Amino acid sequence: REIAYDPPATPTATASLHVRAAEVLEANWTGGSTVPSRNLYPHQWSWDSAFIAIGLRHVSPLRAQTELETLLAAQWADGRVPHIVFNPSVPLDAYFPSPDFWRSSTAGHTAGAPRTVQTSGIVQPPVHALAAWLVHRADPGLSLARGFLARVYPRLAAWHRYLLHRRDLGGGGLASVVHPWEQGMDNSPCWDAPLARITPAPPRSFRRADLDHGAAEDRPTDLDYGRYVRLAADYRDAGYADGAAEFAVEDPAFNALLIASEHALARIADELGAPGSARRARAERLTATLVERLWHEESGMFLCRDLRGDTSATGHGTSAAGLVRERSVSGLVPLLLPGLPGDIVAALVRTVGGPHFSLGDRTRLVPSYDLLGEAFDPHRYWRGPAWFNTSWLLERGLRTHGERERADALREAVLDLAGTTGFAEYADPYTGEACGTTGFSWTAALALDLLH
Ligand code: 9YW
Repeated sequence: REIAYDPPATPTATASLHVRAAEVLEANWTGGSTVPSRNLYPHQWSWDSAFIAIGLRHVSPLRAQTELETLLAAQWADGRVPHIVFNPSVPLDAYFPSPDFWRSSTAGHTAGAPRTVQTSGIVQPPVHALAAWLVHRADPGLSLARGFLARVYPRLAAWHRYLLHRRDLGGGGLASVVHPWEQGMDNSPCWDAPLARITPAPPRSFRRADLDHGAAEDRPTDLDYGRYVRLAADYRDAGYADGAAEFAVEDPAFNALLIASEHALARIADELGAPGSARRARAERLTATLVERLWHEESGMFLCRDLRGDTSATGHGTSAAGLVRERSVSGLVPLLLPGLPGDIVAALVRTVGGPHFSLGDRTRLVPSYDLLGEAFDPHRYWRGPAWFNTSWLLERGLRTHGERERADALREAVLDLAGTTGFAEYADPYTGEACGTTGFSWTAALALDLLH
């Protein structure tokens, strides 16, 4: 029999999910930042840290601020924020490519790589200003007391400047990625055509560490890896100078996240007493440019533009216009943008629920790639499985545009599957079966965010 001063008998399901998610973040915290996964990814990753901070703010606003500040402390003088900040106490062979491959402090000297930390030389999607704004909002008092926004603002502004100037390789106003790892969806079928032109590095010239911890059939192939290594080595050997890249792609998610972050930077500027109106106007202009350059009416979604594509070829992969005819979840992420024209919002919502992604019908989380695509594989990394960060982005997008029922269903699915898979890295889009590693930080962080 219960007595009046007993604590509640059993914690509710949501309370326990909160506790479990916070435990994952605690276990992956290293003192200044959070690793994506203890065994598979033992360093700090750029866009992971942004997603992690978004969730961590509900547990510890101080740790969330520190997460972003640790990353930004490794920024290069040219403004780039590196995709990995290496932990010097982790053995070199724990992850490939390791610091001795990137050689940031020597090869990156001209581009202004920091001397005190070792980093990679490529970047990842700019989710950071968005994260910084959300982290600030979680505890404005603490943020003000620590001067958080005032310290991160100039770094975030320099980061966006780098992307919008040095990385405008197409000359049309959007930022390009020069390596598939930069966009974050490593082996997406969108890269098959632009990567096919790259001569792979010889298989014996490097040793993959990912296969020690992940199932080979879930990971990118050796041939893909050979090409990743070649591109990264060429970039390094050119001193990480931008412009001559053999691989240059304008990607919808990368640019949409830049625009969302530019909106956030406008708010940060307002908060600091430096009006954000010019940034807001720029974000609106960039939204129009994104539509102009990457929207594909017939597909009902955004596509990647391959800047090095053979514009006379019309074979599978790259169209004459340079748009890559592959449907990836990347092309749905611009739904996040508040200033998107209504007809495009409506078309994207139709596409998400239509046969290629089938959300709410055959899938509960958004698959990373076209269910009907030739390259679809429900278990292989970014070639079909559902990832929690992209579902979180889509949930935000649906909610932004008033699609409440669809957003609620997606939120439920993220919370349910994050819990049942043990915070998996990704999941089979049909069955929800866990794939990759478990105890994955951004899965825990974004579930936490949706609980609030
Ligand atoms: C790798 C850390 C990173 C993510 C990427 C994801 C994967 C690294 O892991 O890349 O070795 O494959 O593709 O988006 O940031 O979680």
